[in-house]
Amino acid sequence: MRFDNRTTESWQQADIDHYLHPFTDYKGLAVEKARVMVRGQGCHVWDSDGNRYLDGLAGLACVHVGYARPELIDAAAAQMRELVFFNSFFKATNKPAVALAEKLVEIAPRHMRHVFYVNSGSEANDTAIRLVRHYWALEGKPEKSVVIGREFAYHGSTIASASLGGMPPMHAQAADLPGFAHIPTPYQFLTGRGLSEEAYGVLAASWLEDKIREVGPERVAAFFLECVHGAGGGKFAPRNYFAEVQRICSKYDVLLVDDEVVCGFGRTGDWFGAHTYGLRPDLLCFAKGVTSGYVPLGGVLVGDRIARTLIDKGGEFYHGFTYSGHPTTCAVALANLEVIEREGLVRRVHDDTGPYFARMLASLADHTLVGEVRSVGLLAGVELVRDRATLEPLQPEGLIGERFRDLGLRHGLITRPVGETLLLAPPLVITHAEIDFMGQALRRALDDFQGEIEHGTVPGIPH
Ligand code: PXG
Repeated sequence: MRFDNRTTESWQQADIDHYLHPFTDYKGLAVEKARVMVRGQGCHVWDSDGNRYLDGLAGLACVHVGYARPELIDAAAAQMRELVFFNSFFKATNKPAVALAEKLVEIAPRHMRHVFYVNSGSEANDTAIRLVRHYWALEGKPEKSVVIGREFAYHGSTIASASLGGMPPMHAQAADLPGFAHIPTPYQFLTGRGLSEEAYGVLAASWLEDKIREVGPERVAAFFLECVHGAGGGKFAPRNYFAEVQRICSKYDVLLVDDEVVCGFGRTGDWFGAHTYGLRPDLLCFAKGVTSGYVPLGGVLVGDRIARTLIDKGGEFYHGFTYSGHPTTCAVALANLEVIEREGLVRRVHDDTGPYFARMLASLADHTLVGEVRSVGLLAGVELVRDRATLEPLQPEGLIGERFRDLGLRHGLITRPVGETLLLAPPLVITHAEIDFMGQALRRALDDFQGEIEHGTVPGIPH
């Protein structure tokens, strides 16, 4: 292989010298050094020292069909030979972009029949923000421009998508544009103890109504939500929350935007979280699983209400990217969706691996450090606590969960701690045996963690 002529240390040094990683503390990385990942096959990845890991995070919740699938690789090569790229700007189109649009419309909620292509989830959310404001301007209500998001939401890293998201440290780094408002997210484990799920769902939805009334319904353009928070730490809303927020959006004529960058393409056991939770969004943002991460592609599915206005009123939408509708990425997406369909992965997650995964998680719930497990399909959040009997949090909050990542790796499993919540989102092709392995690795890592906490030997944490 082209990259085989250097030692791990040499790659790590060059990495520190020249590569600024995303979401990384550079000073810390220079000391700890990055693991050099070299290969993937199925649900496993290997580092440059030959260690094999089961990927409990599917890359970054994107490698739905697993690594090294020839169908996707061949589709990319074939399209590159035929027509690697052409733009869609000046009255030109291309076959893969059109065929993918047809396919997406086939699997999308029924009232969504148009798609706008971008390259990432961040761009999908930026595009959705521009679309809702453009829609209201075309409808003669340009003052309807405020967009409401939720605390803990992650919608991306561009200035607009970060301003929409609910991550205060991101806002603090010059990503806090005017025109956005935020409401708390349902997080019953912390803020709804003692309430029934139903009552908490109604309460959490009322926060949206309060905010719309505070801002003024005549100024609110849209409400954005993820069905399940991904990067915000596997947080789930009560089932009735979705019907309630839908009702509130209709009542005040506020558009509903569903960010399915993590939930889309089978992750929840249906094609989209909108199906699982009975949502009828005006716009649906996607990325990640549409190509299983083989090449970057995202987009926005546009519901009939917005599409009709865009098309009937006309006028140029001054928005787009060089690679919107890139023939090669669209060809890979089509091959990916073909694999998902041929192997019945959505149904398999719904009927088989999702429930099996939930049982594996439930088997961990007796562990002292596990405060709660929750999941849908192959997406889970596991709350780590000091003691499940009292639900006392781990100390110091926000720091200690990181240690769990290393303990998982020691047992051959990639996990993603978000504060003290573990996020798990394995490839959709995961087998029962691999889920069993995950369960064993998680229990071993939890036991190690408990030992370190009891003995005050958690690295980097003073006792
Ligand atoms: N929306 C959601 C719901 C996401 O999870 C994005 C938008 C942005 O997508 P792009 O393709 O622009 O990255 C995401 C991305 C994490 C993590 O720490 C998760 C994401 C991105 C970075 C880190 O788990 N998800």
